[in-house]
Amino acid sequence: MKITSEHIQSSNKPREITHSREFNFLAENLEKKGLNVEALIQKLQTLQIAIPSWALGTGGTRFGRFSGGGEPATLIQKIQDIGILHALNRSSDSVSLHIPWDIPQDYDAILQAASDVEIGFDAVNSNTFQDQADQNLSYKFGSLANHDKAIRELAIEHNKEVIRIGEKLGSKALTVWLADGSSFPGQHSFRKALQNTYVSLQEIYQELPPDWKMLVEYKPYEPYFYSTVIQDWGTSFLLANKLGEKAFTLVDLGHHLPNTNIEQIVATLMTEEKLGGFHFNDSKYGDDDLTVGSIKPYQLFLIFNELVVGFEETANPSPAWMIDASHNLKDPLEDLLQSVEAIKLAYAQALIVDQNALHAAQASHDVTLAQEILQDAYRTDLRPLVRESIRQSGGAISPIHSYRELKVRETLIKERGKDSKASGL
Ligand code: PSV
Ligand code: MN
Ligand code: MN
Repeated sequence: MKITSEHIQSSNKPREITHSREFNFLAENLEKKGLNVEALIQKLQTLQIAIPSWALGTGGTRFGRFSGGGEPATLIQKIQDIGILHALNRSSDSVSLHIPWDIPQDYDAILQAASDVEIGFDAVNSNTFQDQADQNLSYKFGSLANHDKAIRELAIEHNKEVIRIGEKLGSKALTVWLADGSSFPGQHSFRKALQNTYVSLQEIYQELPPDWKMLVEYKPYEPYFYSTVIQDWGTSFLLANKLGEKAFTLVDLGHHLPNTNIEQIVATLMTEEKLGGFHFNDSKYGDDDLTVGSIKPYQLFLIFNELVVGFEETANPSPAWMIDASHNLKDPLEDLLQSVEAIKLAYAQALIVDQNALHAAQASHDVTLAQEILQDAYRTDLRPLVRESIRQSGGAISPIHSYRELKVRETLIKERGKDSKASGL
């Protein structure tokens, strides 16, 4: 199924009058506050969020998986699904591939399928947390950190291979998430594991093309439950600093112990010009991979507030924006549309924060006013602004409603069948 501009226009039609009334009312209020609505719209249009190739099918837990129908069974079908999202929201113009889950076979066909739906290739992700079918050495006790040199070399070679694959597709970054760790005290030496990881990453780093970045993702626990080698932003930052100017820290919102102040981590990393990218999701307990903004939308806004300030005040390069979510109950495409909308909304809220007034309140230690300034922005209903930015880009005023009205899932089920399953976790 392909969504055309005629589809979008016809599904926008019945919403146009209400939307323009809501948007005009909001725009007038924002202009009265001294904000430039045109400029806000342009910034929102520029924000594009990569979709992970592993999030297009129904996820699951170790207790079960309840697949929906019409899932993309091939990489080309996954790209086509992202094309559907992008046609609806004009905000998801790239795919982030996980290798070998989505190893390309016919490069020409894949590049063609992507350009047909105006999709590019974002960061490529390596996978040394699972053994592959033809692998004679095992990652059971670690990969880049493993005590055994031959196993480390296998994992290094895999990462180099992922870079070569990404180069053929036009990717510009390698994301390394290392599961390596231990489940019991004494299982391995913390110091040796970290040193092995650093040396392994160095070898991979040397293989990076000049215009590439290496994004080092951290996570406190899981799949191992006593220690993880790259457990937190500090360890990732330390490695990125030692590796060199092409290495950065990647923040996955779900990879923190409860109540961690993620916005402060973002501010610190930006100050050091080492914030490389995001994996957006939301969570209540652990790495829950829920829809972005579904549990802690205020935190998401505070993160974007630090980003907006950081863009102005630091030389941190523009980070890679990606979703890393899993959809156990909802239609994955609907869930992704909700996530992208939540990200854009948080960005919009952050863009209208009166930073001058906030600085003044901070300087005069007016704690109440500082809080009021942030909450005023957060509590302004900016949905009409986000909708208008998408509409002006040629997308749907309400992507979720258009998705349903255009019967996308029903059509995909007809085309691919009820039992079609996506690869991934
Ligand atoms: C690990 O929990 C993670 O967040 C990493 O980004 C992986 O590559 C991804 O999930 C996919 O399972
Ligand atoms: Mn992640
Ligand atoms: Mn995760």
